[in-house]
Amino acid sequence: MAAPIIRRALLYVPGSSKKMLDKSRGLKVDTIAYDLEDSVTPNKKEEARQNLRHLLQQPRAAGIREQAVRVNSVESGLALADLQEVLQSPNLDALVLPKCNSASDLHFLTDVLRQTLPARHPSTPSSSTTDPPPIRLIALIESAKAIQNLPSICAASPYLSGLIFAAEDFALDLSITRTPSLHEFLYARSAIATAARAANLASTIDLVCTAYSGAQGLKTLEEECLNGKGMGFNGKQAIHPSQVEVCQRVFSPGEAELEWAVRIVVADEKAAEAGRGAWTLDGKMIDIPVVGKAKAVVERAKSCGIDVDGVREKW
Ligand code: 1VU
Repeated sequence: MAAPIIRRALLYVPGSSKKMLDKSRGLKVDTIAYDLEDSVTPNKKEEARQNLRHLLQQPRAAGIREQAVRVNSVESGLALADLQEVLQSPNLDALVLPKCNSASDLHFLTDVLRQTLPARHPSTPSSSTTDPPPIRLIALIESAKAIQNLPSICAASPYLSGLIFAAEDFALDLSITRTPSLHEFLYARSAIATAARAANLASTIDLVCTAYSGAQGLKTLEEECLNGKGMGFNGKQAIHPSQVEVCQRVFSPGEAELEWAVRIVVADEKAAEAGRGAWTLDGKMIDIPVVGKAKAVVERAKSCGIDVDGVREKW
């Protein structure tokens, strides 16, 4: 069975910066999105494509779980040229599609994948596994139109694996100003987290914290991560290597959360033997959905590489 997809941090690395591309290969991060879009100026697009083609030919770096490329949007007219440079690499795991406004943007990408790499993307679903597996798609939701179209976007491609919320473009679209409270994004973020869950997508990745330097920047980042986790996001975009550790820590089950979950799973095994579906722990009622949540925390911890057996031994 394929390993679950974990994207606690998705770090952008500008494709035009050889220095940052080299640096990225030494990092320990769930997903790197090598960028061809907004961090690359029009006069550097071609150079950036060549840089990424070269980088994706190199052996995989040990610390990176998933290598993605953020291509330019379909509406920009630049996406096809981006795809032609990077698609042939077996080391490309995912594509990030910016400004995904409707299902047709994902239809375009899906068609290109099927025509360019038919063995990796058979047009009729097949039970046999392909090696390398299909390239996964992650869509950036950046506009009011995209929010309105979430159900059809989520159903647009069998390769869609996650949604990302882009706060700055969304604020531009709605003529609103980002505030530290993030209240102005409540509806959009809830809609994205809910739609991704309803479509059973692996990841829902929250807005960028633009403050990246110093203790205050990291404190703001941690608060934003906790806020996003509380809304149903399971990862966050990062723009600087210093942000990765905080994102990956907060979007992993914490020590107390895992102890709580393991205690419930262990106690539930005993309750089930005794024929009790609802029971109490520390003065609180525990029933099927609470046990389900505890089991999900345990599974998530395992996927994050946490030693669950060590915690279980205590109980
Ligand atoms: O230690 P070294 O000198 O070798 O390296 C520097 C720097 O090159 C490196 N670094 C990075 N490496 C890989 N990926 C990165 N994203 C990255 N950022 C920095 O780390 C060392 C320390 O860097 P620094 O603190 O001196 O920072 P800089 O002034 O060099 O760079 C700061 C910015 C913000 C410009 C840089 O981090 C950056 O370009 N980040 C990515 C921005 C980006 O991709 N924006 C678009 C995506 S966000 C979006 O679209 C929202 C939806």
